[in-house]
Amino acid sequence: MNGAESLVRTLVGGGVDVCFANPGTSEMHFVAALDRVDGMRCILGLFEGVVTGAADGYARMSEQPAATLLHLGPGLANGLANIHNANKASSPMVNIVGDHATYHRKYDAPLTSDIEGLARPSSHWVKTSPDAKSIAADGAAAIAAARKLPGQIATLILPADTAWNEGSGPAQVATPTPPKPVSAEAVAEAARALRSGEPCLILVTGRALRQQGLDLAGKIAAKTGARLIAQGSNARTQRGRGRVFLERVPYVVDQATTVLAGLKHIILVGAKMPVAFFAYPDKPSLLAPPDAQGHVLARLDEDMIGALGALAAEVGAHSTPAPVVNDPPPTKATGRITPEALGASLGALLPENAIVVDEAVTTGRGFFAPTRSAAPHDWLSNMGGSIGLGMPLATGAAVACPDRKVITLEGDGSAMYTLQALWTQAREGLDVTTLLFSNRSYAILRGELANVGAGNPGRKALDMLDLGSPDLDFVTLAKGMGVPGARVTTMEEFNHRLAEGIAAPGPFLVEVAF
Ligand SMILES: Cc1ncc(C[n+]2csc(CCOP(=O)(O)OP(=O)(O)O)c2C)c(N)n1
Repeated sequence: MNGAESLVRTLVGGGVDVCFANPGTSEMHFVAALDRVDGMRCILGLFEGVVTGAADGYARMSEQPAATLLHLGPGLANGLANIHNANKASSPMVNIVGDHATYHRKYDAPLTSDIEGLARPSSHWVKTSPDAKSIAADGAAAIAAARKLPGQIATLILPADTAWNEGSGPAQVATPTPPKPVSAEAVAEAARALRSGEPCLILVTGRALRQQGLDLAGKIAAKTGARLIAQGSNARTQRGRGRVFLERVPYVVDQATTVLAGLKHIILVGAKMPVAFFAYPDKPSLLAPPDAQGHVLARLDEDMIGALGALAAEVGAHSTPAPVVNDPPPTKATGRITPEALGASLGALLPENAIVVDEAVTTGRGFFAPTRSAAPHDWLSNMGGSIGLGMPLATGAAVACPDRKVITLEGDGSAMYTLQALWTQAREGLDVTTLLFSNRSYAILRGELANVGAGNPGRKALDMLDLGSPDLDFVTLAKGMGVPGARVTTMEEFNHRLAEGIAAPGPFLVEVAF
């Protein structure tokens, strides 16, 4: 058995059985090994940003790392933006990056580059496997590193001769360690803050935004009168009717400082003290009042649910009912398409157990409120700020959850980074409805131009934020990649086409022109 097959068998044996791939010559032995090993689902992405973003979506929904297969330094570099996003989301991921054969590197062939150097900034674990006998053990170590809580990026570099020479056979993957319990002092300190009588916020992210964590945090807030808010963006939030609803820290600095004004204590559950996405002249970087004190109840790699349970016991909140949403969903909007109308119809039409992937940027800023009483669903956000994640993330989520409808909320500018994800959705028959908000501009940046004090924009500056001339035709672009779709210009058409997309199995795209 060669090194490549030893590695593939190690991956499958270690529970990594989906590989998003964009291979080249140096990965051919890995590709050939896929045929000889049962149990690995291999999915082609036509750009590495699709591959790595899909691995992120898969990990968020399955809680298992996927493998990616990338072609030397340039393949990795093409995938780095979405590896950065996955890193910020604490998604586990095992990147396998092919390299030249060890003896070929010294000749500086065209594709030679510093792959480790490229990988390091967004990887927790990086290793170039030295020989074919080591590759299986290195693969096992990469899986263990990816699974280290709260979820890490592991990048294993596979020189071509380590793939084709005689390997060791598969290696055993170490069992993951459970999250560490938090200290009694962390719980006691949070309880003291809650009992202080001073304004107190519980700021939540990570696993605490799943049903169990939400219930416990909701009980604590209801019992103590503390406020409860989620971080600005979160990897996966369970929400909708029957669940505790949490506002998020707003993106806009002035709105965020208003929401956080007057607080004296912030209990951090996986979250950091809130910071502005960007610095702006004359605005604060830290969003909480300067005299607000942070209290770490649990870090992301610690047992957040256990910590919330202990805190609920400490403040006597276990028998307090969690304040869950019981309102009916909003009614569908009619007439002109506006962000508000889209939010209402989305809240009305979201199917039970949907996975919502949010890269709607300005159009979607207000979608959180009208979907609070929608049917129960999961909401996935971009945590790294690098756009071009939405459609790949949806692709990976759909692979992880074939029984659930995925709804992608996508800005037109963001869509154009990784539009090829649609082709993978069509090829794999993935159940994804994409709502493509075609406002023909980088609308967010119009506001940012003013916010950073860049002065009155002229023609050249405005052209950098405009997506017209030529107008993008997303229905035709989608059709060219095998995804059916429709363009809508009224809310009645939107409601009809969204329902059509939800009813149809497989991918569908609605271009929302407004
Ligand atoms: C990789 C990357 N490049 C550029 C940006 C800067 N950027 C942030 S939002 C944005 C435009 C988003 O446009 P669109 O998706 O159409 O949403 P809209 O602002 O129109 O609501 C850009 C270019 C970024 N965040 N990430």
